[in-house]
Amino acid sequence: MQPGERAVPADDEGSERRGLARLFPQTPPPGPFRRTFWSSPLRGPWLTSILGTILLGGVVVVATTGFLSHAAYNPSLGMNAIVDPGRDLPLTFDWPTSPSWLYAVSQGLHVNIGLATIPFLLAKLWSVIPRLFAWPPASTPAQAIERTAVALLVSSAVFLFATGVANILYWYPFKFNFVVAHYWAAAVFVAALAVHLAVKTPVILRAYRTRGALAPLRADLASTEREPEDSDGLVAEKPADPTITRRGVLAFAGGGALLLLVANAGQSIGGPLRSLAFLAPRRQVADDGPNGFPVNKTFRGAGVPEQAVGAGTYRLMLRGDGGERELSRQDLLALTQRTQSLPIACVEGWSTTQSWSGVPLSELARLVGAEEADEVFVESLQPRGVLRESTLSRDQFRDERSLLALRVNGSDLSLDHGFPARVIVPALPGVHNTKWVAAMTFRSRA
Ligand SMILES: Nc1nc2c(c(=O)[nH]1)N[C@H]1C(S)=C(S)[C@@H](COP(=O)(O)O)O[C@H]1N2
Ligand SMILES: [Mo]
Repeated sequence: MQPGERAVPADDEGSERRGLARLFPQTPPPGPFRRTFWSSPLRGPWLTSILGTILLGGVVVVATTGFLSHAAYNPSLGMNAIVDPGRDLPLTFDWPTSPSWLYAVSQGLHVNIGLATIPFLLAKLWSVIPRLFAWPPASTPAQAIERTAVALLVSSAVFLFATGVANILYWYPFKFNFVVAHYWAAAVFVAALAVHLAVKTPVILRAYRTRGALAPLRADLASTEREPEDSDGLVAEKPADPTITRRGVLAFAGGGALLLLVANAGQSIGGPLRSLAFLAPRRQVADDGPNGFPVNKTFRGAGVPEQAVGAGTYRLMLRGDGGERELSRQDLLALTQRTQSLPIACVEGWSTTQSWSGVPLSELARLVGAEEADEVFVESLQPRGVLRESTLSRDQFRDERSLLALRVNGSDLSLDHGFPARVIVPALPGVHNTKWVAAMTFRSRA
C-alpha cells in the first residue's frame, strides 16, 4: 500500500478526522489526488517561495500601473469611464500632463512587465499544482477560507493575463466588456493576494531562513535533492530523479520572460527595436514618410464619411460660455501654430513620439471665452463607437503643449492619422487623442 493511501479501520473514522474533513471520503480519489502522483524532486516551499517572490515583484508593477491607467482615463469626466464611476473604487486622481511620457512609460510597463511575468506565473502554478488536488479539500473552516482565497487568486490571475494578452493582440473572443471585466478582476486579484500574502509570509520567511534565500541555486544536478518534508504537501513523497536544477527552472522561466520582452517591447520603446518585436501587432507601419508611424484605427475602418473632411465642407464647431465659432481648416491654419514633440501611447502598450503642429487648445478655448471652463468634450466625425468622443480636464486643455494638430513632422496629417485635425495632449492615453475632430464643447460642471 502507498503512503497517503492508508486505509484506517472504519470505527476509527469519527475520532481521527475532525471538522470539514468528515465531509469527504477518507481515501483520496485516484490519480492526481494521491501524493505519490507528483514526483518532481524540485517542488517544495523554497522553490515556490522564490518563484512567488519574483512573481510578486511583477504583479506589483502590473497592478499599480493598471490602476494608474484607469486614473489616466479621467473616469470622472464625461463618458470617459466605461467602468461606472458611481461604483468605481476610490483610486482616481487628477491625471497630470507632465512628464509628457508618463502614460507611455506607465502603460509600457503594464503590458511588457505583464508579458514577462507570464512564464513565472506558469512556473509558480506548476510548483504548487499538488495543492490543487489536496485531500481532503479542507479540514477546518479557516483552511476553507484560505483555499477559497487561493481559488479566487488563481482564477482572477489567469483571467487577467488571458484577457490582457487577447486585448493587446486586438483579439476579442469574448462577449463581455474587456475594460469592466479586467478592472473588477483586478480588484478581486488584489484582495485575494492580500489574504494569500498574510497567510504565506511566515512560510516564505521560514523557507528562506532554513534553506538560505539563494543557496539552493548553487546545487548542480547531481546534488539537487528534494526539500525536507513540509506540512503543505509540496514535497514529493516518492521523488523521481532530477532532470533539471532549481537554477535551471529559474533560467527557463527567465528565458521565456526575455523572449516575450524581445517579442513585444520594441513597439513600446520604438526606434529600430520596433521591427524586432515579432509578436507585436504595431511593429509595422504602412509608409516611411512623415506619417509613417503606427495607425490604430484607419480612416476607412472608422467609417468617417469622405465628404466631411473635404476642404470645402470641413468645419470645426467650437462651443463655450462666450459663444460659438465655426472654423474651416484654412481658418485653423491662420491661428497661432505651435510645434510639439509628443507621444501617442496606446492602452495596448505601443507608443510613438512624433512632432505635431497645430493650434494650442488654450487658444481655441479663448476664441469662445472658455478659458475658465472645467472640461472640454471632444467629438469626432466618426459616426459610431466609444472611441468617437473623449473629455479632457481643464489642466489638460490649458497645458500650453496641448494641440489640435493639423500637421505632423512638417506635413499635413494623413487621413489615417486624423486629417483634418486631431487632439494631442501630453501624458494622455492614446485613446483620448481623438482623430477627425468635428466639435469641441468647453463646459463647466454644475
Ligand atoms: N475618432 C477616433 N479617434 C481615435 C481613435 C479612433 O478609433 N477613433 N483611436 C484612438 C486610439 S485607441 C489611439 S491609440 C490613437 C492612435 O492614433 P494613431 O492611429 O494616429 O496612431 O488614436 C485615438 N483616436
Ligand atoms: Mo489606443
